[in-house]
Amino acid sequence: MAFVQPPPELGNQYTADRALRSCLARVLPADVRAEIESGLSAMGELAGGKLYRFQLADRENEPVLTQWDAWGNRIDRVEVTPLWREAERIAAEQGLVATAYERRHGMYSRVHQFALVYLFTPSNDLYSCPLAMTDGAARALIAAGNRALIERAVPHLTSRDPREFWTSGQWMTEATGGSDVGLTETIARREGERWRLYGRKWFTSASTSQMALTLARPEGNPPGGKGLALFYLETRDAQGRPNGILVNRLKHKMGTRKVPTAELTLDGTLAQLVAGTGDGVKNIAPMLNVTRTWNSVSACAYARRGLALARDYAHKRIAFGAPLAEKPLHLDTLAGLEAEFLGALHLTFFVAELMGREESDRASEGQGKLLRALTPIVKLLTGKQVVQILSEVIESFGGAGYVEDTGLPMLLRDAQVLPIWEGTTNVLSLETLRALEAVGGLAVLKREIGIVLREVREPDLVKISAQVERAVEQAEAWIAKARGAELEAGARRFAMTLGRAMELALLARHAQWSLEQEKDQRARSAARRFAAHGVSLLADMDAADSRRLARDD
Ligand code: MFK
Repeated sequence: MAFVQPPPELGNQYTADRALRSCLARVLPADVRAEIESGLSAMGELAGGKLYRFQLADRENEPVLTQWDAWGNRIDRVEVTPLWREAERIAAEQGLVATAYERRHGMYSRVHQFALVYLFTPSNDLYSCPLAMTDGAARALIAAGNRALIERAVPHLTSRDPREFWTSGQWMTEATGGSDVGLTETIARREGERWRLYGRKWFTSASTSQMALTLARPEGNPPGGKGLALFYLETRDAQGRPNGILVNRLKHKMGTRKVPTAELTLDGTLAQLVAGTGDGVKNIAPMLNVTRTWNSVSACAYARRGLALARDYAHKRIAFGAPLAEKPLHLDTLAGLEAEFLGALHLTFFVAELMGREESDRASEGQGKLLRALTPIVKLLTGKQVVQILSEVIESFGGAGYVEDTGLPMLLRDAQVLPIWEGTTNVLSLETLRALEAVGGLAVLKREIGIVLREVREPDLVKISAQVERAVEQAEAWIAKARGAELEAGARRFAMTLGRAMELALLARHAQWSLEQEKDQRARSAARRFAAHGVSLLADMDAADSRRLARDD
């Protein structure tokens, strides 16, 4: 009988995840943790069990657009996959959005919510995309203070009843650019108290939502982001007919193939202003900050899923006389990936903590500024880390990682969207510069790193603290002198350096805590390994070299 390789398996994804449990044990008060633990464990069981098996069985299904019925009526019906239908029910019932708004655990509610999101995401075929936008829409409507729209939509967006639950789209991208949103061509025409929108939205994730927030330029407004207004619309009327929306086609994408991303034509779509006739980019920013945080949580979740499978497989796969888990080079490879994952995890949950504080009015002014500065940094850094980790995870399975019906290639393809949507790495690097300017420079970040490192006492961790401080000083010196093209060209290295410094500081603090409270060396090993990878990416680059290398002329 020919050899048959046992496949990798998953268990309860909460109980098996020592890193998440350890992080929550430090961050959450014991009573909060005790209250939420059974829910997290149930989600971990579902994600590693029934839902994971469902996901593998549902692998080849994709959303389908039917534009016409048999009699020639335009219907534009999008059928999502079976797993997505199930994920919608679970998301509502388990309060994947609601948890953040019910605030049963006050300032810890975001940490609770994002722990659920982290467990759910790798098994939901990116149903987390509409959930992220739904959360973002609720936040943006509340931030805008539009009472009528808050009363109309927020109860649906935050409902735990699948029959009442709505998801929201976030329609920003047009053919002119996903990044330079100020070039938006959609126009808004006033019609009495109402507005009608005309234009083409080029990349609308999750086109099946019941509502959307979108940008359009009221006729007569100036060009650029300030001349756009933020609009609320419902995708269908009370009779279920499309609200002047044509679904031109579904996008044929490299990954996220379960997400029904569509090109839409708005042809007289009825919409309402959310917050005045201008400042659309500014008014949608609260939504962006929420979806960027979901992006970071999803990056951690995908990395964790890949590593969980790779670790299990390493015990089962025998090569050259021993399981891979006993091979020094294989171990070394997985260890490096785990350290990067843990850096991402601690930074992401630190941002979740800050967000929860801010939303429950428990954040100091400094913490509010810190959140503004860190949101683009954590998104851009974790987006890069997850792709690197999953590329290695695929390789750690050898040829099996490259074969579709193992379910592994989908992980890497899906993860590749994380550095792209919600702002590419470069766009967010430039946003980091603007955010730092808005919060008065690096001081707020430097101060926080100082607070975090104050808790570190073990000699090897103190050495790591010094490495963090050197990297921040280097970043400070660089930003003090960089100007113009040099500043822009170095923005990514600068933002990544700050992110890595923050990740390592948080790893060192967690290591100290874990040594004392859990008598566990793993976090210390992670800090040491991450430190060995290096923090600062800053280097003097010659602009003439860059031009010669990047251009053909
Ligand atoms: C599972 C994972 C979940 C992910 C869900 C995925 C769903 C996918 C859906 C999408 O991909 S939707 C498309 C997402 N698109 C983007 O993220 C756009 C990327 N481009 C940018 O972020 C550009 O930098 C930007 C559009 C913001 C540039 O436009 P502008 O007009 O040049 O904006 P500007 O001048 O930087 O900012 C305008 C105002 O907004 C400023 O305020 P003031 O007018 O008072 O000066 C900014 O301070 C403010 N602002 C901008 N970004 C902000 C912000 N305020 C707070 N937070 C921010 N992030």
